[in-house]
Amino acid sequence: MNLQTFKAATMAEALTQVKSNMGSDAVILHTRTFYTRHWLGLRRREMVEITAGKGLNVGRRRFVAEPAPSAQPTRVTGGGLAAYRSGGGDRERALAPAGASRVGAGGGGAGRALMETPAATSAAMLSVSKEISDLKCLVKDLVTSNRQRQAPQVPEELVDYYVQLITNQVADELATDILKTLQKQVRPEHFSQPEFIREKLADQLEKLIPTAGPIVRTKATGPHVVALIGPTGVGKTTTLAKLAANLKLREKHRVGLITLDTFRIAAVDQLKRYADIIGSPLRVVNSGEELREAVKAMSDCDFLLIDTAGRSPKDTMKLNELRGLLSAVEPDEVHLVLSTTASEDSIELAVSRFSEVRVDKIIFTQIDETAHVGVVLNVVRKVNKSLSYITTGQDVPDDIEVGRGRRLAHLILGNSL
Ligand SMILES: Nc1nc2c(ncn2[C@@H]2O[C@H](COP(=O)(O)OP(=O)(O)O)[C@@H](O)[C@H]2O)c(=O)[nH]1
Ligand SMILES: [Mg+2]
Repeated sequence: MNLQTFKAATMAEALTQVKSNMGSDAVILHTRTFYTRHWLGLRRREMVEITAGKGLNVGRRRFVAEPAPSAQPTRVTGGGLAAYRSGGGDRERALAPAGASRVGAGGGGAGRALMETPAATSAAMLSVSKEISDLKCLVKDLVTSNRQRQAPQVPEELVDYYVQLITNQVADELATDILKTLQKQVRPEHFSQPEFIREKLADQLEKLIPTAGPIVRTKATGPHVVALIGPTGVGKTTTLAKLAANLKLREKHRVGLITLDTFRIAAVDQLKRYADIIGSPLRVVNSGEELREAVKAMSDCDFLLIDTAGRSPKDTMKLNELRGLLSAVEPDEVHLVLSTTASEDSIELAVSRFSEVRVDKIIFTQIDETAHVGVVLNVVRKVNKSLSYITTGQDVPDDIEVGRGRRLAHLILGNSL
């Protein structure tokens, strides 16, 4: 008997490993989800482990009703496979050999056998989410073909590039303009050189994205004060921690943190933990007066980063309050933090409302979670603000990059992160 264990970030990936290493008649004996800790133990990442065997003599088990596992496939990844997320802590699903399921099952009459074991339920979930993913592809094809009908008159060979832009949600007019310009730049012999065409497209896209460069201290004395503002849950505090860690640990600056987000105890705790790890002082303030005092008290720092509570763009009173608070110190830079996963309309609303507070630059978060990087391009162009940073995951301090047009251009053209 040959037994092997496979670990991966998702059940789908682990199953793929089982299949490719052991073949389709391998038998799942045991599945387990567990967490690994990383970045000084602050973050945890869920992993899936499958133990599979080959050459086992497995009999069929009578169907026994079992409580449904609490896990739900929650999203479909780019590759069309389900990311398998559990609700709680470590969970194990051990199987008696008699309850094992065939990895290769999933088509034809295998459905019943699949439902017989908890581990097999995972595989069944996988097949359901595969169907959902297929449906999504179908809908996308329909949408794309509909939009393609209105495609600009471009040679057949360039239509794919137009489709790439619009499926990434680059605005139609912009995509049309880009393709028209491309048409003038390329000769028929270039059609067989996709890399050449992609780089020509990247040239254009890059020029369309205004970028601000990283935060730099311009003054000789006193701290350079930076505030992050934006809607709730977009990643302000996480981004602030990433910025602080990079300024302090990588660039060796003295960095102080201030939070105006005192409404939720958890919010203060979250930043306090980051401050402790980074080794930066944190001040918690409740008023403009206290903010002014905090800035004065930490005037030996090179940078002061101010975190704020999330505000709904519709809450005029709260926005006015925020403007009042910030005006007490007049920060050197105010960055509006926006999530790429939000709809373009809500992003534009946020920009317009937060501009009443003050917006110098824009940070786009959760680039790793969006299928439509083109939104970044549309927004920065439309609102005429420049992009300072993008964030690409939950890991502090690594998942942040200075916004660069070329990088975004490549993401829009389908490069992975
Ligand atoms: N996937 C992903 N998650 C992120 C990113 N930035 C922040 N988050 C997560 O978004 C959630 C909200 O972040 P938080 O910083 O508390 O948002 P805030 O309410 O704006 O301060 C947290 O779970 C973060 O880990 C990112 O770039 N990618
Ligand atoms: Mg926060």
